[in-house]
Amino acid sequence: MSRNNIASVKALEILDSRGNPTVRVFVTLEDGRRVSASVPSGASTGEHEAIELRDGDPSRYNGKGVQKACGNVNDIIAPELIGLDPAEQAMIDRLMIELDGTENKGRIGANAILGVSMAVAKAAALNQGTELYRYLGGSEARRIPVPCMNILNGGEHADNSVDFQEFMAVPHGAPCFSEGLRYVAETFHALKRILERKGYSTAVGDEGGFAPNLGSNEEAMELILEAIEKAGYEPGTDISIAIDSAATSFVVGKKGKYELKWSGGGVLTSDEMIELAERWVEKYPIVLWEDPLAEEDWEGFAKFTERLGGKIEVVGDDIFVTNTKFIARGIEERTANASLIKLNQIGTVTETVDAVRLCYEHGWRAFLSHRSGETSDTFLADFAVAMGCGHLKTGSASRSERLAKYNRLLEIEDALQSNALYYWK
Ligand code: 2PG
Ligand code: MG
Repeated sequence: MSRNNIASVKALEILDSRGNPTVRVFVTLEDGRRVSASVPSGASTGEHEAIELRDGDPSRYNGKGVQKACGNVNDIIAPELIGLDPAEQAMIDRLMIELDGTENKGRIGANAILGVSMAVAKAAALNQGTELYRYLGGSEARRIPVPCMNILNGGEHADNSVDFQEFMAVPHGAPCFSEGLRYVAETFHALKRILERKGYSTAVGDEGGFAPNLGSNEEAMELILEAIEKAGYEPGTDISIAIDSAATSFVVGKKGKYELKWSGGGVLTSDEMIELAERWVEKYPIVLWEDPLAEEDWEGFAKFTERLGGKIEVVGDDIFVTNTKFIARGIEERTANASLIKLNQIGTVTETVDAVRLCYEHGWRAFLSHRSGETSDTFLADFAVAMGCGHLKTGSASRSERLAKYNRLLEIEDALQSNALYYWK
């Protein structure tokens, strides 16, 4: 078979699900076949994330344009990649890291680099005539992740009175992915009917979950339990709950104080946040808690994990930012027992794979995640199956940029037929 190397690389400024500019990269092979990849963007970002390069020109998109990042793809990266075999993922990613030359990809931009990195992987899969999940994960890639569906939004993802950013329904009791997706989509619809009946808004937040103005954070839990039951499922057996507090977004001062500012719930210390979580874990069927504390509260995180890590999955997002340097420290200090994994926090496919592998080597779980600003790109779905990560979060049962990933997982499960695996742990 003739080798198809990279013939061209080109970036285009497109819009994401919040109407903000982002980067789409096209890679064309020598035989003329072309793939594209689009880069997501976060709102509750960790301080140490790789840099998303924005133009800063207030006359365009309030300074959020990405023409510089696109220019960097076209002018700096593209000339170096032409003629290379796209299967050389690690070499190409390293080349881009070296071209950038900074610790945080701030010169060329992680949005520029990741767009190329993902498009190169897609080009290699196409070249080899194989599906992306198989190209990245090999023939044993057949575990479809449990869809942790974010049905109620708060914090920085919504304009309401709920402090915690995400309340997810986790269908771990389902027999397969498609059934799991049905369980939680039905729960989403049941929740809508409950909210309507109670006179709450059924408008949705950035990730497609409902964003009502509730009396308290705990009311969110009660409503979700009611919705699970109304949909005909048993909480804790069929469907449990996962929470992402995104606590960095309501920390006050430098250390250990948290203001429940959206609900008006007052200021809590790190210890009080842990006590609140302990009460909730006692009372509700919670299986996973992400970012219960802020990114700089390593001590609080370790205490949280000591107290609750035997019962639930404790996930670090802002604190680890998909960076092996921080995950390694977390493993050493027993900060959590899982890491969130977001491709654009670190900026290349290779480094993301490294982060997942580091987790697995130390008995941690890897929780694959979209960003609150997304596109119709479905790379994440294939990547989750390739990594065998067992669970992912990619929003709710509304907003097509979220459903695109769930629908791609349905396709993969269908293609794998009875070879597909589905289990929580
Ligand atoms: C998170 C993410 C995704 P954002 O905090 O986990 O849900 O949000 O993309 O805004 O960082
Ligand atoms: Mg998070």
